[in-house]
Amino acid sequence: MREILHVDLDAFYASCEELDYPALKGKPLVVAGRSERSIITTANYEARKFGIHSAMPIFMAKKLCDHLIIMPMRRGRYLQKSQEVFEILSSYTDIIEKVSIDESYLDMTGKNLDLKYLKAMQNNILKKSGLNVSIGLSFNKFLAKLASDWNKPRGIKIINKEEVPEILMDLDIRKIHGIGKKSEERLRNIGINKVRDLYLLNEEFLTEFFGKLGTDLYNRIRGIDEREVTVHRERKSIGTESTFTSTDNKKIIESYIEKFAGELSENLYRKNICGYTLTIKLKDENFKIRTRSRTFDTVLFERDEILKAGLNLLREFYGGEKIRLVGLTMSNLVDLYAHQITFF
Ligand code: TTP
Ligand code: MG
Repeated sequence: MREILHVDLDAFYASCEELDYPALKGKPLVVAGRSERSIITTANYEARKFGIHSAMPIFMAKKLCDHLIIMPMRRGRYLQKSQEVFEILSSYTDIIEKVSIDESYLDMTGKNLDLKYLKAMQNNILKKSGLNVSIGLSFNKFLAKLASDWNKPRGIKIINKEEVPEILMDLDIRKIHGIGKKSEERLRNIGINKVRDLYLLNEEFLTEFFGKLGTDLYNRIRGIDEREVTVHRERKSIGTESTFTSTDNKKIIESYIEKFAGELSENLYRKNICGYTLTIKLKDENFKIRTRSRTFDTVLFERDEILKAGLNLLREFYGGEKIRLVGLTMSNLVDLYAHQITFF
């Protein structure tokens, strides 16, 4: 039997703010963009008691809680913490898959994990990163994810084979990963509210209703999910560089940055990604390489934004010496499409 863990950080962005500003602990807090019209990325558990949640507009949340603390988003910081937690998790196994900024699957098959082990793991992550996670353990990905969500925050839940399908019976269909808002509404319209109701529907019906996902759902609520934990080598960075005859002509060096900004932007668009960190690289006449990076709070992908950031880095960094290579690289890459859905 496989042992799959799903680890998900609790109120992630909000917890990072509490970590960096301890005075905020225990107070209702949300993280959002800077304008009044912006929406909430996440709320801490105190704010959730007021009914405040992700994707709610700020003005609405303020109506629910007049002393709500609103913190501006600091994506660079969250990415840093995300990476930190991922590294701690990587010390437990090499078979680890990062599925979003705050969740990972780990395949720990053969380790005979128990509650005590998971508690120690949770404490270790807290001690090392200052952040709380919830951990779900089961024999497949679907159930592990369900388990990590079972009793958040600081939740630990194990779902054994014998418990399926009984344990799922009373679960609301909203809790089923894969059933989106629209499907949820359509299901409720035909009187399907709980997993117990879903069991009554046969595979053909579900396929007609959901398309290809129907079969997956039919199987998953019955404890069947063969998806592997895939260790995907994420592309870490994307960029270009050029070697040329040594020069200290600022105009020429700047023209390379300009050219690279255009190429980089085009490349990012084509691959549907964007990035938070821009790095400039210079090699001098003695072949000495120096780099300087900056991580931004919002993603870069437009040519002009990259150009401006690149020229700024150059200005701060370049001392007028003769240069034979310039490079420009974007890292901390994220999916552009997912990003737009969430933030724009
Ligand atoms: P989630 O894991 O969905 O939420 P969470 O970690 O804040 O809270 P929970 O304890 O329930 O796990 O998302 C992780 C982070 O992703 C979240 O802290 C902020 C960000 N996010 C958005 O930016 N927009 C969104 O709509 C959602 C749902 C999350
Ligand atoms: Mg989370």
